[in-house]
Amino acid sequence: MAMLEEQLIVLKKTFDKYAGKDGDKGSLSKAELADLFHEEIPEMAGDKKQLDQFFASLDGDKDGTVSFPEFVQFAATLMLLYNAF
Ligand SMILES: [Ca+2]
Ligand SMILES: [Ca+2]
Repeated sequence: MAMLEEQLIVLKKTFDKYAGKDGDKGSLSKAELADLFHEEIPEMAGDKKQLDQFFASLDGDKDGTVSFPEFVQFAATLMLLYNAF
């Protein structure tokens, strides 16, 4: 399987694991995003203020939730950053 495809599947699984906690599986609320960070990438989970800023930067259309496309965009940015090293 192509590497990008594998990464997308992992992303989707991670998204689904946390997005369904409040009954709305289509998007991540701020609380769900906080859970995701603390469990999956604790080294990136900052304090509440950092999380607020981070949530705002992920929520591209400012509807108060992070959809899968918004999440993928973030992950793609992260991957580009990692690859830059
Ligand atoms: Ca949700
Ligand atoms: Ca949004």
